[in-house]
Amino acid sequence: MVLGATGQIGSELVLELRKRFGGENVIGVGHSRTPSEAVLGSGPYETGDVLNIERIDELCEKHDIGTVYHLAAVLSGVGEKRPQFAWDLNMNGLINVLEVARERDIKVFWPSSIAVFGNNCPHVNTPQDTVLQPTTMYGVTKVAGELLCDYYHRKYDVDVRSVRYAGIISAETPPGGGTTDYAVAIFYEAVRNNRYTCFVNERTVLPMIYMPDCINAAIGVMEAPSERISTRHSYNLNGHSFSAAHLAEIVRERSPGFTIEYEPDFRQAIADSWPDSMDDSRAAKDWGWRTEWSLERMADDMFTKLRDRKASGTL
Ligand code: AKB
Repeated sequence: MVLGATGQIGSELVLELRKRFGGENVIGVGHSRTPSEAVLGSGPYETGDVLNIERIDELCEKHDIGTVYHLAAVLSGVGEKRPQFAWDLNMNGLINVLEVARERDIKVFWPSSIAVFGNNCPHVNTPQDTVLQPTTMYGVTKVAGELLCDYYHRKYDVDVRSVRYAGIISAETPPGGGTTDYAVAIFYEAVRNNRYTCFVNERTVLPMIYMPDCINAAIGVMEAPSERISTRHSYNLNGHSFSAAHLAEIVRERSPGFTIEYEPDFRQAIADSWPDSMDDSRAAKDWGWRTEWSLERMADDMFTKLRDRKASGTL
């Protein structure tokens, strides 16, 4: 079961899981947004709110669920505008899922994020284990969430696994209100208008990964034998690190005449508080994580997909 099946990761994860395990065996669950035709047409879809534990429990009973990918969350930008809502959805949603998992012996994937880090830890090749003092409510919920996952594993033996995602770049469903969204929006706007106004400055460096790598990591950590999982907090997962200016160059090479302006807003401080790059060697050693998409290959693929969508009128 994928909770958050209409979101950026969920809408693509559902399809990949259905490819691997069969359409009927993967239940998409969404709350307010309308699911894509691909999600609706390829297997079961249910509506449900992670804040409603009875509904989540009922869906697990109805579909005899063995594994939950819990992706429903408020991201960093929206979280700063609505911190109490971010706490409520991110924390109570997670504890509801862990409670149902404890009762029903369900395996859980829950994504953490680079947002767990703050200003006072190394920003280059940030270690797996270091000071976690985030400055955003989103980061606070991710640190508390990691601790909660580890607690449910120790106390109740819930098989919960997690990775700390970098910014995720993808061409199907836009992210909803994060700080790394500029690295997605730049491609959309290049294809739409050949220009972009970026909300962080050109020197901003953050780690990013492409959606196929993001999905492989989620399924990879979940498929690994239990004895290979050496942390129940969350694994660092780097991908590629580059500045906003470098990304603009990569875009311009594929979209001649592309122009960019920089108008940093409140998300600049969030980006500055996050790592430039993370040491993800533990994920590599424990369960074979590695990125398969270079920045160049990813950019080519983004342009192909978004230009196709533009030609077919869906962009
Ligand atoms: C965000 O920018 O809030 C997310 C994240 C890095 O977790 N993409």
